[in-house]
Amino acid sequence: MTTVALAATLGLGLAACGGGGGAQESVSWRLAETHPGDYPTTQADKWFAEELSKRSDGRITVEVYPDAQLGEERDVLEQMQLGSVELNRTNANLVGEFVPSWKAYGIPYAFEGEEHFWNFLQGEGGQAKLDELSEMGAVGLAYYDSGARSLYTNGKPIEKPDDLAGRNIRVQPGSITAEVVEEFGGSATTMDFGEVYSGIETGVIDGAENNLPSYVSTRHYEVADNLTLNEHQRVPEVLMISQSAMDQLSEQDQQLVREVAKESTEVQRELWQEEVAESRKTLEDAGVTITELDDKKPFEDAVAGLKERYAGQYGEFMDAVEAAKKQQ
Ligand code: GTR
Repeated sequence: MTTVALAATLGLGLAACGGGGGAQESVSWRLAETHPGDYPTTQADKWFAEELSKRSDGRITVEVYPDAQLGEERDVLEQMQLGSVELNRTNANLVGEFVPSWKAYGIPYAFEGEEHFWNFLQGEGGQAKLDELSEMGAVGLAYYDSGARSLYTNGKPIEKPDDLAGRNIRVQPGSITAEVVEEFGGSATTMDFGEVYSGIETGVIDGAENNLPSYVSTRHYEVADNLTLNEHQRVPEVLMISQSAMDQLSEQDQQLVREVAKESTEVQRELWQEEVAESRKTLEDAGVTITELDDKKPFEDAVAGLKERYAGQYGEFMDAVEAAKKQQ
């Protein structure tokens, strides 16, 4: 059997042959990250890169490009499919445009809290979602924490869904969050992450929604200084690699990449907890109005119909979410 025929029999891509002579000796990849260098996801990306280089004796080199240097998240997802970026850390909401079933992560109030969320991500449900990334030619390696997403606006603070009437909220491309905002009673504008600050400043939008560390690192609180902790979504961050890049490695090295990525989750989660606490302090010191809700029910009720519709469409996802509740 020729090498090519053998590779085909084993289900390996031709790239894995490294020109017909087995896996490539060494690879040098790029990892796209939208956040700045000190953000928890970026620090975990860097840990992953360093550890991978160490454990592969320098055969696998990954350079991390923070601050959206390789483009906004949506563009990077496209570049991955074209093969010009190998690794990408992105938010699950963005993936929905490329793998429609990932829109399920945007279902509001799907998870009861942090523990339920991580039970899901680290269980069969979370793995099944990672496997779906093959539809866009990628391999899902690991999840990172992103806490809960909440609304922030300038002008009048949002205390109840009705307060969103006439307010225009920025949402991520590819997500179902526009519908969430509309069910709350507001209007929604899809916009890249890097455009949000000036969008608020110039009055194109009245606010956005995100977790505390992103609200702080982007300094959006300077232009939208009311935060309402309504926590409508928990949407994970995901580290992924293109299948064509993965195919360049031997089976053993592929295993190493997966292992190191999984370990980087623990690194990120610890940094995340610290960052959330620090962000809260920064916001308090800056005098941001933080509206804590004793009862999130008015927000939950406003999206109950939408949640039911999407739960019907993504039944398997919701069954796995339900099962993860019982394991708590
Ligand atoms: C953040 C996420 C980013 C980006 C951003 C956004 O929470 O970490 O990757 O997706 O939200 O709202 O665009």
